[in-house]
Amino acid sequence: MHLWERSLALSAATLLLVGAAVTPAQADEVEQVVNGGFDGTSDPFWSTSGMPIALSDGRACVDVPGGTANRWDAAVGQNDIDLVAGETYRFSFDASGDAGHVVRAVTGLAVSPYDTYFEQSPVLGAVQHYEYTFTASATTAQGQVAFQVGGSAEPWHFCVDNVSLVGGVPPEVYVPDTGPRIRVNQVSYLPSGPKVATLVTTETTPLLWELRNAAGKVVDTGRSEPRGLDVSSGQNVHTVDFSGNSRKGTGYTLTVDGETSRPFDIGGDAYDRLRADSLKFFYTQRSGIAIDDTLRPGYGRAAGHVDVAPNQGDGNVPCQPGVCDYRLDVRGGWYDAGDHGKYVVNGGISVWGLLSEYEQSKQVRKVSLTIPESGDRTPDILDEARWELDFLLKMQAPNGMVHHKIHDQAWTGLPLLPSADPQPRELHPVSTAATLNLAATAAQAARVYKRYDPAFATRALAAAKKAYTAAKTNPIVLAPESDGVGGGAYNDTKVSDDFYWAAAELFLTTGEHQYATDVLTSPEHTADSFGPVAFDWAATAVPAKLDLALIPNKLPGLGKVKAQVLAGADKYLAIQEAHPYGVAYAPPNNVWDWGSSSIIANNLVVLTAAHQLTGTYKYEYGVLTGLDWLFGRNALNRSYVTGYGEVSAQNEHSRWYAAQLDPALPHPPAGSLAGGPNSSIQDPLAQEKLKGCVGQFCYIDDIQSWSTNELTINWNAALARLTGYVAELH
Ligand code: 9MR
Repeated sequence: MHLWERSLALSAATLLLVGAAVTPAQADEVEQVVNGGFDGTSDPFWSTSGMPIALSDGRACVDVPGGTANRWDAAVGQNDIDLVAGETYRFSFDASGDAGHVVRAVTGLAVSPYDTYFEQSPVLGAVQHYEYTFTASATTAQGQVAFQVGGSAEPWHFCVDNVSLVGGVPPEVYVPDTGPRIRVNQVSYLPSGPKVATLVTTETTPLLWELRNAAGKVVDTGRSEPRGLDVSSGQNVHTVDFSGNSRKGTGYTLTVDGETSRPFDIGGDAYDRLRADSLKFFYTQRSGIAIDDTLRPGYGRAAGHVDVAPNQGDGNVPCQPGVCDYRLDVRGGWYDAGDHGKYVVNGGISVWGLLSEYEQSKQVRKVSLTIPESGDRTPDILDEARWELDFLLKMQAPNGMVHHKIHDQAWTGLPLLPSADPQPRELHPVSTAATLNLAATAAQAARVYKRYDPAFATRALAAAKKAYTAAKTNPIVLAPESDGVGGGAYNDTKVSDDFYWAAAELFLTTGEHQYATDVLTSPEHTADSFGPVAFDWAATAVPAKLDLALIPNKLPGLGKVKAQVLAGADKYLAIQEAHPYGVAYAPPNNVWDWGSSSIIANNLVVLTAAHQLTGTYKYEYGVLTGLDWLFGRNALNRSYVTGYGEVSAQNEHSRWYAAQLDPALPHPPAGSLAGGPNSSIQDPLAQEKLKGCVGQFCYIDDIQSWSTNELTINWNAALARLTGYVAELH
């Protein structure tokens, strides 16, 4: 198990109002809070200084001072609460406050490091009863129940009563709301493309289906095709093929087996918007620059990690103790994901995604991303990628090797704006993989930016060559799996693919013989690189093969590389055809990987390459069919892209798009890709809610589920490349 994050929020809950099924109690229910009714005294509750508790009508009330920065700067609470790991608790209270103010109700550790085991942040008004259930993930006699009320500019009034934490209650069984049993691409089917839906049913014979337009008129009918048991979901399913309908329109529905689908469109405009939104995502991930609210209304924020307190800044960062004797200015770049770390191998594959979209797309150079650089003579997609490239170049050590990553010394909690992160930042050791990532992407940058900024192209190529030479001198410096405190490990034990990728990009840019030789003699060159996961931050042979196949060059035996790409694409097509949800991903033993939505997107990128190479319709058909799963034709009936589809992900794990924890913060911007089902459910919330889940069901749209519901730069790079391709098909 990769426990890359010691999440500070170790558990969460749903309001009982949701009405989940319960199992019988196992143990006696025991109240843990003393005097939760405030009978004649507020003891043993405490409050922060300057905010005395007053009893009013038998309730505990406080005048909250204005002008504090953090929720925990003003609080009422009780310590010495006993908690037992694995036991389920019902946390309830009655609260009121001046309208619109928020209380952060927390069960956590009363002493350092003040771990949060459970938290909810309801918006207050008139007195209301609040009740939640969660399972404790730690045993302690030093627990705490607290009501954090700080962080408001103005003073306000807060009252609480009937505070209760009851142990020994039955755990809730989480049942996802999957809506109608007929699953469609909730965003849009292309008019000329395939249109297939999946029905969950126990029926085994074909069923009559009806397609209705927005006016409710039946425009087509047909019979479903029984497909039997779908391994990826454990469901019995049929498919419904209504591809014959090419009339553009919004608000179509499919009715079959007594169920009516969520509405969907036939048309392609959504993909034009999504291509732009998926790329706009990168601006709001930028480190080292204030995000301009006029460019991204609702997302403006102060610059992160620019040496302004409480940040310790990325301007002069030391290594971890004993790792190096110099400091580097590594400001800039993109934050990786929902954390504030910056990792070269993931930055590299993300940059490759954007630069490759630029190299393969006819139109993306004209797409405005409304970024500060918009309007200069460089296409916006390249201006955005340059923000990361400049950072990647800064990560190069004097000897040419590249530091694997820079991040906080210890994990921080949620929510936390980048500019509010108080942790010291550290450079972690150099690695061969990071060095080759820089070699590959800087070499690619040298050819891509040549016409826009020749001086930068020259500098990038020099850095790429220096990195490549350094990696050959240090071919097995591996980032260890254990280096996962304060940031992700991004450990990778196989670097032959990274050598191959770097050699391929250097060859494509320079045409030099030495790099061709390295490509041709690499074991990766003839190996089958098209496994269940075509490529990701760790597996980089396929990016090399796609570029060799698509970018004009004179590599001897190039036809064989192209044949490998086509054979890989045919493999994904065969998987997709056999899959009743149209997914080109069939992991061994149905164990879905971390970031599965991006794996699916990247496998489809291989199909786009095959389509480009051959013009054969079957590959286009496969790409379009594959989109459906991302946008709602799936077991959970939910789009994995925020803001796209009738029901979509909205609470991805992020420290600053954390509306689920603090209503004053925004949700993630539209067009971000959630990680998606992950069978290994590494985070405690998923472990509590999704235990025993089958494949597609191993996902929950909760901010605490960092192993199924994070957002990242590499996943959005996959989404951008895929949707950019689709946008140009219609
Ligand atoms: O996406 C990464 C996944 O492939 C790994 O299995 C996992 C564990 O090492 O880490 C994921 O990356 C996370 C990174 O370590 C830290 N930032 C957030 C990333 C996405 O969850």
